[in-house]
Amino acid sequence: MTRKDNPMFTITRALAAVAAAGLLTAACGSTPMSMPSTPMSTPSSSMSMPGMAMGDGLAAESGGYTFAPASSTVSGPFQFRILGPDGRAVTEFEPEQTKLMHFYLVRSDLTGFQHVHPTMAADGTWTAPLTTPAAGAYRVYTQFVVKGADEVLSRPVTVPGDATKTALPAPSATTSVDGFTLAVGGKVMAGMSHELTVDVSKDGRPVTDLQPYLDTDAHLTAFHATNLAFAHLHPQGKTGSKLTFEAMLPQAGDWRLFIQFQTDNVLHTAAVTISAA
Ligand SMILES: [Cu+2]
Repeated sequence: MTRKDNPMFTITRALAAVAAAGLLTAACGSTPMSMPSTPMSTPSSSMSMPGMAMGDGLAAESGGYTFAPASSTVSGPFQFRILGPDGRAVTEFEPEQTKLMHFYLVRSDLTGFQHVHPTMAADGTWTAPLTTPAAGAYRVYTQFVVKGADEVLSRPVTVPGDATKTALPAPSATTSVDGFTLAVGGKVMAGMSHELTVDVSKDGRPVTDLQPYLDTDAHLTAFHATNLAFAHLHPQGKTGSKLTFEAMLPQAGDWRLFIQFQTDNVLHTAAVTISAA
């Protein structure tokens, strides 16, 4: 069953929207950024459905599963295990977007984004092929499906050394990478499902020959500027050069959106700042 024809998905999403709206109301006016960092992780995990991640990805433990890294520092390949409710390493995972495990790393200033696919040893130890990042504070995220439940678990990690912070670029409707221009359209409101479009062009001409990447037209992930909350935007389809996504961002504020797409067997990663009301 896909999430689209799953009636529970709609209900769960509606409940989450109500919950988020309540939190927004509570935080309204004064300090919208100071809301609890993991408002929906507990209810979302107990109601998890295939293909959805309703929480903000900031918990290291959810639905009985625990993200257990071998180290809290990063220097090249990064090893971790996912522990099950019995405390033992999980070895049975279900593929999502063609992979058994999706792994992300992002710096606290939203630079240094890496999205890799770890490999698992027989004992359940995963190795993520990270490129050694610049010094600083980071967060690592695991995204996987076990027994039909989609989980996103994360932890802070550090890369030792002197760190220099980069200022977050202002929100924009366009960005570019490798000679491609991407126009991002649509208004996003926290806690609600909104349509976001990405129109890809090159030298003023629409790009209509994107190759599939992870079984889809493009892969979009977003990280909250203040607390690094995580969101994966689900693809909805493509018309010509315009891709449509379902944006369901759990919190208001600025988000750094990473757009990955493939042409001529080369993967491109564009980034743009968007604002969720
Ligand atoms: Cu992935």
